[in-house]
Amino acid sequence: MDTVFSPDHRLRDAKTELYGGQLVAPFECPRRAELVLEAVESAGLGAVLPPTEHDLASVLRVHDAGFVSFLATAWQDWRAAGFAGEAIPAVLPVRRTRIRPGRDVESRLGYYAMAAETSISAGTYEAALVAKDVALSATALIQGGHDAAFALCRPPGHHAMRDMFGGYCFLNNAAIAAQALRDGGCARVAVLDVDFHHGNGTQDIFYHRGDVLVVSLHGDPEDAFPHFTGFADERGEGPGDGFNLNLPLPRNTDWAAWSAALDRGLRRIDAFGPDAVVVSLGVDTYADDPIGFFTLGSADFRRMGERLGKLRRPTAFVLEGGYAVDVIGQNVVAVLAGHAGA
Ligand code: Q9C
Ligand code: ZN
Repeated sequence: MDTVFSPDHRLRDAKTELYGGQLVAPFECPRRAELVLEAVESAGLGAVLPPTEHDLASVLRVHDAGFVSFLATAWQDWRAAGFAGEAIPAVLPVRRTRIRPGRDVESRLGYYAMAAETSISAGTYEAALVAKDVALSATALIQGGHDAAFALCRPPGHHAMRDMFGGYCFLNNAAIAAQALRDGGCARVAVLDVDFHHGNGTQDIFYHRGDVLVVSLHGDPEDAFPHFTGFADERGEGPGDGFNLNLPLPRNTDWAAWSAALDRGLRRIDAFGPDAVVVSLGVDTYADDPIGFFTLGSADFRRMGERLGKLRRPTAFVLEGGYAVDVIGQNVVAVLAGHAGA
């Protein structure tokens, strides 16, 4: 399996994340991608290719134009306003307030945010643009006939909604890839999100559509980020009714329970009969992940890949979360090697 990678992911190197009432060093850091690359190379998984540049058209197929314009200048606007730290929203349009983007950068920051832990820093937008190029270039490989490809991208994307950033995500790489597959001639595309967290952004983007099936396994939102979505009764709306499947799981979920839910998701995908699959690949389901609460072991990731391989559908893997940095490389590569060997 070939990997698409760009060193420009390093442009996203925030210094602050709002966590437990403190500003801490972000869990989502450049070292993550470097270690995944090392593991890909030492496993001899396949070629490592640079991305090709794609314009904004593919982004605007799934994201709001005002949101993208906001992201493009947010850092410059924030600096021009005279602030010393990174851009973190402090005021949000909550219950009984008018929900509209104002003129001021603090207004637009709150309007376009779905959470406040994620700062916008110098280079964030540029890195997010490269991440979408990596995702689209991996997508092009499967469109060109490869069984599978790996988009080794960061920042991640699955929490990015049509017009909101948060959860370490800015542009929804997996959703952009899924839409590109649709636009490239696939009649049906499935997104399978195995990151520990609910893929709320992907759900939001495709919620009213029946041509893109979204399946997400994740920590029960009663106990886990993003807290307000990811419940089992969110099944899609209108033409999308029945095309969103949430599989929330409790604390300490192990491989036996997790893989039973995976099998449910895979049966749904099989019944849907997609022409291609996009896997939002987060490995924050690992037992020692600092922000997840599942108990998957390193050996389970290979089993995961093998089961995904049994779908026998062209598959683009898009990197999402995973914060046990020391083992992120081996865990990600285990999934990919399992898929290739299935
Ligand atoms: N108590 C991804 O994995 N905050 N994003 C967690 C835990 C945000 C995770 C706080 C987690 C976002 C792509
Ligand atoms: Zn996650």
